[in-house]
Amino acid sequence: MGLRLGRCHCFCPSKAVNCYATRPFIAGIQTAMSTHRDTLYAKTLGDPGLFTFNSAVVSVFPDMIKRSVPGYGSVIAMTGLLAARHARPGTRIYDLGCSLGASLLSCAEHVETEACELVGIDNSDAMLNQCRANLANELPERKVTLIQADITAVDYENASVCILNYTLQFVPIAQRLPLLKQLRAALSPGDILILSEKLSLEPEAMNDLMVKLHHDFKRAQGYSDLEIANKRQALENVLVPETRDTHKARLLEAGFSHADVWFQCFNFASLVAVA
Ligand code: GEK
Repeated sequence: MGLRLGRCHCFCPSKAVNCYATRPFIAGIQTAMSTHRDTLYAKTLGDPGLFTFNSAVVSVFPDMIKRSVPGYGSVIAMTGLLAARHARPGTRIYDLGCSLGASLLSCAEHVETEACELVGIDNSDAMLNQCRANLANELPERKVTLIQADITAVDYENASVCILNYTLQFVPIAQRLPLLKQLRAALSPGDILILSEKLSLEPEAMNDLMVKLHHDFKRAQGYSDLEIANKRQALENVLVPETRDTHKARLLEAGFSHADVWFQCFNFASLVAVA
């Protein structure tokens, strides 16, 4: 498969094997990005406001996502493997909501994707500016197309791999099916969509357990109860999770032939859908 263990994908200075993100279950490990530790919600009392992807978030984003999303490092690393298996020469690999470029970098590590155009899309200019700098630093030899746009307003074409790692959850529910239909139309039979999301679970008791376990995970990563509560409030109605069955049914409705979960940790899962 041409797997190369190079630098970690999350822009911390560690090598992949030592990277905090690849060992997400080990509590208390100091991140190499300690100078950019996420303390955004540590002092906010009262109304923390709505969460937005602004420059303050960008400056702590690698630390924030690794300490908030259980399994993030594994999903990003395996995204490159999934992409390499399905990437077809002369086509595009789209990363929707590319943030700082972690999934693009994971794809670029695999020789099978070299004959493809890597395209990253994000509507946050702060995020995309830092992404551009990261990729220029990490992949100076490879052209990557970065587009600042709403992912629901892009014309997708000639794709073999589409990646939605923790991004669809921020798109209004009514726009999710039209977006997935567009992506399916840009793919050919056998191509894939990778969809990673925070899930809500059924029944309610199972959802409560997974939410508690997620909060345990965050506490083990050093977040205080106040930070957890404030972040939860800031994300209310901004990040809207759905069930695994809802995602699977929508993927089939969008025209994918089959879809299922390939990774899950607590209430965070990644699905692969085959066109
Ligand atoms: C990673 N995939 O590191 N159009 C474009 N971009 C959007 C939109 C939209 N409608 N909504 C949100 N975004 C990344 C992590 S983060 C997930 C993805 C998180 C962008 C937003 O600006 C942000 O960069 C990204 O989607 C979501 O694997 O922070 O939980």
